[in-house]
Order: sequence, then C-alpha cells, then structure tokens
Amino acid sequence: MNALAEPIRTAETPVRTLDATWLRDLCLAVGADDAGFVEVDRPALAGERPHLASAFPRTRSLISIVVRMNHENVRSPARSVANAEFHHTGEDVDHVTRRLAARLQREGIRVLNPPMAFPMEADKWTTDRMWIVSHKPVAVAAGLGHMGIHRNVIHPRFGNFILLGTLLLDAEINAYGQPLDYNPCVECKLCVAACPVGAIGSDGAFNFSACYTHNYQEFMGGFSNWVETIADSRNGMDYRRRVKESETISKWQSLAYGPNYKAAYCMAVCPAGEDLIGIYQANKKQHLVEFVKPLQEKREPIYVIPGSDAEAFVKKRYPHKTIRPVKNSLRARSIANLLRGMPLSFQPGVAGNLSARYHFTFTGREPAEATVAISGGKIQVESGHNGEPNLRVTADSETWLGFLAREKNLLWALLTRRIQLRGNPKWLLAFGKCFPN
Ligand code: B12
Ligand code: SF4
Repeated sequence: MNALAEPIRTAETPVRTLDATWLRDLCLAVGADDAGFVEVDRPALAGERPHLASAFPRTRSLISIVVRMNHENVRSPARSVANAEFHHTGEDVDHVTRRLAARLQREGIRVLNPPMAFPMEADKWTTDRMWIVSHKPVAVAAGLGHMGIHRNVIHPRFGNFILLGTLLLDAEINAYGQPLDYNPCVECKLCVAACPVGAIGSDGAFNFSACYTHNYQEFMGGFSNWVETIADSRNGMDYRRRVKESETISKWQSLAYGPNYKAAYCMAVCPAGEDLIGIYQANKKQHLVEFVKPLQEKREPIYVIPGSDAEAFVKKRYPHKTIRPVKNSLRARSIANLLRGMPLSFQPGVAGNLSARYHFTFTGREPAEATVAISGGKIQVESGHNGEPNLRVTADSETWLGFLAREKNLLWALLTRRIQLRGNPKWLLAFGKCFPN
C-alpha cells in the first residue's frame, strides 16, 4: 500500500481488510519486537469490549505489540537502573504505537493508540477502571505469550522482559493470531520467593493490595497519602519525623523523572523464555545467587498497611528489610467500585478461618444489595441477598463510603441510624480486619 492511498473511512465507505503479513512487517519496521492481531469479537475479549466500544466505537480488530526490555537492567537491585529501563521501554512502546497509528492513518485507516500504562483517565480513580485497554488479555489472545504464575505475560522467546501496547483499528485483518498452545512459565516459583511483600501465591493467587501498596508507593494513592502527610504535619521538623529525607528525595525523583517502582522482583527473577531459559537450566544455583539472592538480601524500606498480610509476611520472611507503615490509599467512591474492589483489598491471611456471611443493603444515592461470603481465606461478592447471613448491614451509601474513607464516624452513623446493624457487631469487627485500612 502507498501513503495516502485511501481516503479516511466514513460510516458509508466499505470496511478495509488488511493483509496480516504486510501489517506485521509494518509493526516490526516501526520498532516493535513482535506483533499479533485479534478480532474484536473474540470471546476472550468480552470483558474488554465495553471499554473498547466507549474509547473507539469503530474498533473491529486489535494489534498487540511487544517491546523487549534489557533484562540485565530489570534484574539489577539498583532501583535507578531498573526504573530507567521500565520508563525508557514504556516510552518506546508509546512511540511504536504512535508511529504505527500515524502510518495507518496515512493509509486511510482509522486507528486509536491508547497509552502503554500512563497517563490514565484520572477522573475514574476509585470509581471505575482508569485504563482504556488491558494489554495483557489482548497479547494472550493474539498469541504473543501467556501469563505466568506472577501474572505478567511471558513471551515464548523474550520471556517476561517485555512491555505491551495495543492499537484499536477500524479495519479487519485477513489472519488473526491464536493463543499459544503451551505456557512458557516453567513454574519454578522464583517469583513467589522474590516478591518482598508476598504478593504472588504459589497457586497463582495475586495479593493486589500488597503489590500496589509497596511497588506503587510513589504512584496515584501513595502520592495522595504523601500530600496528606505534608498537610497534616505541624512544621518542617514534624514532617521529617514522618517522612525520611531519602523518601522525600525519592518523591522528587519520581516527580522529575517518572514515578519510581519499588520492586518488580517477580519479573526480575523469571527465567522463562527461549532466550533466557538455557542459562537457568545450565546452572540453577548460579541463577539463584546472581539474580534472586541480591534482591532478597537487599536492605530497603517496604511499604505495608498495618494489619495486612504483607506486614506479617515481611516481619517473618525479611526481618532485615525496614517496614514502613502506610495508609490504605484505595478509597472507593462508589458502591459499585467498592464491591468490585473488595476481592482486591481482601487479606486472606488475616481472614484465617473466619467463616461468615454478610448482607449489605445500601440506600440513598447508590442503592444496591450485596452478599459477601468469607470462608477458607476466600471472599465471594454477589449481588442480591443470598443465604442466611451472620450480620445484616443497612447503610446510606455515602455514609458507608465516608466511614471507610475515615471521613465519617461509625458511632455517629449508628446513632443517627444512617448505618444499622442486625446481628452481633463482632461480625463487623471481624469483617473490618480482613480489609486493613
Ligand atoms: C492495573 C495494572 C497493574 C496493577 C495490577 C496488576 C495485574 N496483575 O493486573 C498493579 C499496580 C499491581 C501492577 C503492577 C505491575 N505491573 Co502493571 N499494569 C496494570 C494495567 C494498567 C492493567 C492490568 C490489567 O489489565 N489487568 C487485567 C487482568 C488481565 O490482569 P489480572 O492479573 O488477571 O487481574 C488483576 C487486575 O485485573 C486487577 N484488577 C481487577 N480489577 C481492578 C480494578 C482496579 C481499580 C485496579 C487498580 C485493578 C484491578 O486485579 C486482578 C488480580 O490481581 C496494565 C496496563 C494496561 N493498560 O493494560 C499494566 C501492566 C499489566 N503492568 C505491567 C507491569 C510491567 C507491571 C509491574 C512489573 C510494574 C513494575 N515495573 O514494577 C508490576 C507487576 C505486578 C504483577 N506481578 O502483576 C505490564 C506487564 C507486562 C507483561 N510482561 O505482562 C503492563 C501490561 C503494562 C504494559 N503496557 O506493558 N500493574
Ligand atoms: S518466575 Fe518461574 S513460576 Fe514465576 S512466572 Fe516466571 S517461570 Fe513462572
């Protein structure tokens, strides 16, 4: 095809079908290390479709692109080295998808290239999903890899040392990819062993709150908490008592050069992928000594919510690391998001052998009914009232969200009947412990 070969498609002009070989060559020519294609109505993308439809209603197919990272850099215990690698590769992904979009537009194809990760839709913070497209399921559907135990996508050749991008196309493609028929994850569980907050379960469970609280301490919620700490400090000396000088410098670095990730150790230690696995298989002990131990032995601050599974984990597993207690920064501002987010903030270790069922009735601005069942360290959130509850909670929706955000007092809410309990309040205490704040 030639530049400017076709006019931009309108609702009336017929849908274009692109040649997959031509398109793949174009992706590689603009800097992608690999690329794959998926039709928008693939069942695996059902969860993505409402988001795609809202961002670019004309989406008919998706291009997933992969850009490799320099794995030595990601594996370095020096945060400056690993973070520079994440930021530069992230920028590369955005440059690649932007160049690709520009080329396709010159061919008369309408296309949208959402960001690699940030910026995101900040007005949706704590009310909805902030990102436009989830790159991981698109990459998996396009055949570019599978998620390993650590939930990062592992490319069959490059391993997990990749970042992903997606383009939404108003065109069809004459050949689509299919998921790989094997998972490159070798289930070595090194990611489980290396994570400083115990976020990766050996069964593939992921403690979102543990990872997000530590690794993303200088991103969204952690940043908001830092601003509040400044506002709450009586003077400079008081601020210095709350925030170490090195932490202030780290915040400045984040603001000046891009936010610092605190870990990504799950990714750093992963030996999977044809290009890397040979070294690991030749000498597993060497891999451990060279890449896993330095991260485990590193003396560093670890950010945890007091009373969380992560706090107990660091105390037990990494006593030489310094626990830095921080507030929970995921404050839901809608009942829908609160219910969606419950499994993400739930702490299975703290829940222990609690077995209880709760019926919630929200009234006022956001009426809703929900059942929350906790048993065997697992949580289930369902709409409606199911089964016989241990506790019934009826609450004005705004009062409940305000109580969780520590803006409204529980006693006041109970006295004014904005929150009503039926059943033994001990069940509410037990419930609260599973979501440390
Ligand atoms: C949200 C997010 C996170 C969250 C959740 C991680 C996760 N497992 O999904 C947090 C903040 C913890 C995170 C951490 C990291 N991330 Co991230 N993250 C994203 C983002 C924006 C969306 C992820 C997503 O779609 N998940 C959906 C499904 C497929 O993932 P899942 O694991 O099945 O489910 C989890 C999420 O859905 C989450 N979730 C569900 N509902 C909601 C609602 C809200 C409000 C939130 C916040 C989360 C959430 O909880 C589920 C269970 O953990 C993408 C960028 C993008 N636009 O796609 C990057 C992305 C997934 N992240 C990436 C990276 C590199 C990281 C880190 C290594 C960062 C770092 N440098 O330290 C760590 C790795 C942590 C890990 N082991 O997963 C890469 C992964 C590349 C790869 N090889 O797979 C991506 C694809 C960015 C990119 N463009 O390359 N990330
Ligand atoms: S570190 Fe091992 S278990 Fe974890 S994702 Fe990589 S290959 Fe799988």
